[in-house]
Amino acid sequence: MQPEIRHNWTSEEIKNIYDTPLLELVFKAASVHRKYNDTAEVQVCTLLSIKTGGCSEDCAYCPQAARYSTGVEVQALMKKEEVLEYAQKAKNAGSTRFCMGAAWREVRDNKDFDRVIDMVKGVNELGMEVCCTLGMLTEDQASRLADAGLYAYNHNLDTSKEHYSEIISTRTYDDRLATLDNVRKAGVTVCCGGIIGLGETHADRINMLLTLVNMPEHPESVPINALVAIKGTPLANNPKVDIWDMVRMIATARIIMPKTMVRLSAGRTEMSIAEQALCFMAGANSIFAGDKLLTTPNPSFEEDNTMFSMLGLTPRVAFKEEPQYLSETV
Ligand code: SAM
Ligand code: DTB
Ligand code: SF4
Repeated sequence: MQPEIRHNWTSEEIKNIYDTPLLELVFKAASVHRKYNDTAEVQVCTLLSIKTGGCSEDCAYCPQAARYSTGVEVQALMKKEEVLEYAQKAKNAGSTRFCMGAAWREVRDNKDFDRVIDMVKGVNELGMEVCCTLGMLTEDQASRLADAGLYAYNHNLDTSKEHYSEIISTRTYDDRLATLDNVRKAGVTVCCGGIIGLGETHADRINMLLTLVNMPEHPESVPINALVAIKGTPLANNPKVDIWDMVRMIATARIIMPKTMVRLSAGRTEMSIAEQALCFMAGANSIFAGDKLLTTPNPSFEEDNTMFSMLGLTPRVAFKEEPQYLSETV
């Protein structure tokens, strides 16, 4: 097996990997992971919802869409000082990446965006990798964020192009791809992944991975979320995501995108440490830490510290470039 950085995958090739018997798949993914990355390291990112709820979009999974009654309280854009306090606390607790999320359809060129630009500068000055997820962006807006020191922009495809309209009707897959293009052009790293448990087929998952892997550059970071089923949303009664599906998805992403940070994202509160360990074995090397994701619970820093020492994992330092020799050995 000679995995390489490729951008011409076919869905059949990805399906063959995805359908590999589970332990064989984990073994292959672990081997690729070992070849390209430091397997003892896990990147620790913290999320903060800087503007919560009241969103005009109809994403069927989302607690922040105004049209569903989910009990999420609408909160206007936070003050910069308050955000920097959270970032400092996250840094003190061991986080090296800070991601600010806003329940916006798209960024508008107004005072709120000016404030986000100041937040990006502030978090960057703390020495953390700054990430934002603010909805759709124009090329100019992406450049302004880049100039302020933005390190990464999160914009998920969520699912396959074919399944997208079952989940969201207020924007298209191509809108999503256009924003990702703008982020790339601005020289900001791309964080783009999806959610499993939306009622999609295995083929939809494979097609989403196909879109990600065949981008001109692989996203530097690919979050794999398990649906957090939220009362009041159309997906409230979706069945819990099977851990084996999560492992399959992570392992496949790892094999086809060897150098990408694959993030075990939403859904960890439902997973045991043993299940998370299997995800790390299968190539996950990044998590969200801190007791809240955007609006839903997440394991605490203390719980994750315990897990890290149990599994012999260490947090990855900020702005790390992978040394060349790792790709040349094994
Ligand atoms: N509004 C912006 C957008 O949609 O890009 C940024 C924030 S939005 C909440 C960021 C991502 O969170 C979504 O793309 C989705 O992948 C994820 N997400 C939201 N609700 C979720 C849920 N209930 N379970 C799992 N992931 C979820
Ligand atoms: C991502 O892929 N997952 C994070 C982050 N990127 C922005 C968000 C998960 C949100 C889960 C639901 C919530 O807490 O509101
Ligand atoms: Fe709005 Fe983003 Fe939630 Fe969709 S996922 S409803 S765009 S906050």
